[in-house]
Amino acid sequence: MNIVEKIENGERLSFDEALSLYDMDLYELGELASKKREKLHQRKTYFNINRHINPTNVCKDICKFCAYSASRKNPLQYTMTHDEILTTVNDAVTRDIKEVHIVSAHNPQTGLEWYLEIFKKIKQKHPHIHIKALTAAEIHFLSEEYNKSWEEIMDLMIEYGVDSIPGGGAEIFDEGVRDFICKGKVNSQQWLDIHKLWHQKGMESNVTMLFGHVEKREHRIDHMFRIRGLQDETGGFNCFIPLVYQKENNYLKVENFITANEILKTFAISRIVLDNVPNLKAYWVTSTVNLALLAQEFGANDLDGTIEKETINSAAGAKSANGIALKDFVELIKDTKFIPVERDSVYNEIKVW
Ligand code: V47
Repeated sequence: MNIVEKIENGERLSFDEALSLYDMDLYELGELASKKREKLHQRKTYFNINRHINPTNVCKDICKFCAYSASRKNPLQYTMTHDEILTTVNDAVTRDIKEVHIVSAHNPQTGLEWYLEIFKKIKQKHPHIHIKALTAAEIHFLSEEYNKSWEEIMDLMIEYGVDSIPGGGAEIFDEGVRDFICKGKVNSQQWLDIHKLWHQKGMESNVTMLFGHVEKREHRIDHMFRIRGLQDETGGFNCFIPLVYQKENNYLKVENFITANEILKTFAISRIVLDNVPNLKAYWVTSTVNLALLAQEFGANDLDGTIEKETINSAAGAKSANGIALKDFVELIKDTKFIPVERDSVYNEIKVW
């Protein structure tokens, strides 16, 4: 049986077969991925009305790709007070947000309570808001910094109001590339083990992949295979999010920026390889809005959300600092003849727009 037949029959590909998909014609690959998308989600494209908050950029780790954390390239340190965070949430609630996505740097100066109280204060005031917060990298940092196990940190997170964890910090699991781009922070196996433990508690999460820098195609396939392996065990990942590397204001120099062709192929291959992860998010922040819309034809069925304020990627050059207005977001999806469906953070449908 050839590869196309295997894909159409829903059979799993070997590593080499998955890698060889990059040699296929883009449109043929797109069609295969689209069929998978349509079977699962028809023409629906999910999005979320959400608000991103990044409470501090002070970080004890140094990732070469990061332009957000305070460093020589970005000397402006900040740490928000809980009142400032709550004021931000109160304001965003007036625009009917359903989720706050809270990710910080690894700040050793604030104390554990500062991180946790953010969630408690938001939950007390707005119990209906879903709190998606703390990447596996932050969980690992907090556990090391405050001499607690991952599980103790997770139990505290749940007690203080965290509902799910985002997919950040996965970067690239290949140990060689990972050491080159972000040595010192959570390693690949730890990242996966943290999500596994979170899933075993009955909780859900997402998973990202940072690509388009120094990694090779085989590292992306390896990344997908490691995710697929864990998902077979736990089923706790809702969504896979390939993040396109942004190259400004950081220490990771890349000669040739990745092409749109390669980005779209990566979306399509993710849809085919990750047959056990239901949702594929084209995060418009890193892909650009236009390419995210196009990615709908290459397997993507989710465009994240309105975001309101984006700091991590806009620091590295993404045109995302002020999010997208809800009305524009919905119109853009409609213009591409997909159906905008507002979802909650764990993919329950809220409203067809
Ligand atoms: O882990 C940092 C990435 C991530 C750069 O779970 C960069 O729904 C590109 O994980 N170029 C944080 N990417 C963002 C993230 C995320 C975003 C949206 C939704 C979800 C979700 C998760 O941002 C980091 C890192 O991989 N990042 N710097 C950069 N220069």
